[in-house]
Amino acid sequence: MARHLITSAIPYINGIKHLGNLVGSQLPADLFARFQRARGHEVLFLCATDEHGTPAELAAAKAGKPVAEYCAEMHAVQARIAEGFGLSFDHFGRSSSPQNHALTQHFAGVLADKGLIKEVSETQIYSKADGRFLPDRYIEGTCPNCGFEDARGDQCDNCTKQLDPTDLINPRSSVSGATDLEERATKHLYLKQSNMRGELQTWINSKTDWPVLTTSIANKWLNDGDGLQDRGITRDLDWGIPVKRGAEDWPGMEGKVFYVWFDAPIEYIACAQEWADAATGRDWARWWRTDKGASDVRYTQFMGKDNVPFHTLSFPATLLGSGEPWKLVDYIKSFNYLNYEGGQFSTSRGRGVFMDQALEILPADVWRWWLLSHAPESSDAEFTWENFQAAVNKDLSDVLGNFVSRVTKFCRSKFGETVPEAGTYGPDEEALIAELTTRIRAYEQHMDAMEVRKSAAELRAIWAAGNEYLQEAAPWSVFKQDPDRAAAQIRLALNLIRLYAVLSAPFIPTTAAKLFTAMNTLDTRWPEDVAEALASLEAGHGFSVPDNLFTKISDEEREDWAARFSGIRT
Ligand code: B3M
Ligand code: ZN
Repeated sequence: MARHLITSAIPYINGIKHLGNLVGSQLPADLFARFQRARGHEVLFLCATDEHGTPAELAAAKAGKPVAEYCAEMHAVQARIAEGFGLSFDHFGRSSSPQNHALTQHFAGVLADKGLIKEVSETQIYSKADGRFLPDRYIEGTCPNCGFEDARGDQCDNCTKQLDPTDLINPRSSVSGATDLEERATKHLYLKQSNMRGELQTWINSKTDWPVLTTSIANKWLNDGDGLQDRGITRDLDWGIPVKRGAEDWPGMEGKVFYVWFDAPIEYIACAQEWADAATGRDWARWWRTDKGASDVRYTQFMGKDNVPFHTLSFPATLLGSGEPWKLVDYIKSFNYLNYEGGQFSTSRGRGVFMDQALEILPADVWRWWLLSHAPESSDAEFTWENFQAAVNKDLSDVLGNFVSRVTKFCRSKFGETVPEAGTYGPDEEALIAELTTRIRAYEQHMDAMEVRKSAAELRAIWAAGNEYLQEAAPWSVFKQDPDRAAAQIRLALNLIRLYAVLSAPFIPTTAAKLFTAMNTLDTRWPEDVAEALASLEAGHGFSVPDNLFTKISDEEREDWAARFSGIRT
């Protein structure tokens, strides 16, 4: 039995995420976690909300709520939606937890002890009207690059150029609109990442099995002229983790907090501590400390490609720099972007489908199936309502749903709601078992390798193989001449339904649960031996005909939804 630590990038707290966010980290991480559990491995699957930084403060201000209250509410909202999508986190934590406060301050302290932190005096924009510094998104103005008038202090949304607040033309406070801004001296802590370049390069070079998408991003940052710059890890903000050196105050750093990208990955560890603190008999160190048993853990991270530099360089710099025996990531699975109907999903413009809306219109499994089978792995992918309608109607209704419905209804009408006893298997059944064996072994390999699209394609082929068998066997005609032969065919087909439930559960867990209930079985064992797995439901075993598993998406619905989600959230 192997031990898998699995983390998904932790979503920002400032609102409900869209489907592109979901398929870029949480959903494929869930697929992998469910698969490894099904294979009998020990899994710790963690995610959390990313609650600090200017996005959190500004969203709270917009909602007219204290930040702590806003974050607590939004955490509950995100947790409920995650549950709705069947995301099987062992713990869904919060980067604002006391555990993360202590651990982040601990890391800053040990990094300072190792000489890896320096204090830098710099000037930043200060607003007298607001009585505060205006970092990142707290300031808006005209982009010096493209002239866009609503560029933010960290980036221009129009031309995507990365900016510093001091670059903006006609800057104004995004809180009060005040324009009487001045530059003031302030002091910040910088992590001396450049000192760790050799160690990081050696570590990245050892990752020969990583996808090129991941290593090329890391190498670009390591080797570019201005790559791996020392990075400011503190901010002049109210909300966040107060800057301390371990448990001690940090002279000169009063009133400052750590930068959100410093504490967010540390939450992966703090989240395990939150999980352990939530019940007795749980040991977080077994998963995270190589001196406490974590050296035999396989650690896999899931994230969108824009998060890769922080996970290949900044966070490892924190862990390696500490000199302490922390578990480092073994494999990073990163994703490209999912686009929406010829453009981008846009949170600010409400373009595209958001997680809460998705669940209002269709069951989670329909979304899970489409998103995973179209995951943006080797390139960006695109959601269109046409493709969505065609793909889910075909795969889920015509192939899987239809198979289950025909088999169970036919059996009920001819043999009753029990597995029929008569007849024996012949060459057709043996050929099917051989084909399924080959396909299931391939499916396992793709799932182990986190090849999401290939896994979905293989699962689809496994469903189709059952349909083809049924079509050719045609028990409804055979029954007239040879009812015993038809009984044997249906016995196999009923067992296939249970097998499909086992294999499909990582993709469509709610449907799989319905199938287990209908087949009246607790046997969820993975099919190590396919012939044996297809003998699980014995003659005389009672079952029931499940309700229609999937309802087809009509053209009318498709048109309605395309119009409803084209922009401006309602
Ligand atoms: N919250 C960015 C994002 O949601 C950021 C990820 C943090 S992972 C430690 O894409
Ligand atoms: Zn611009």
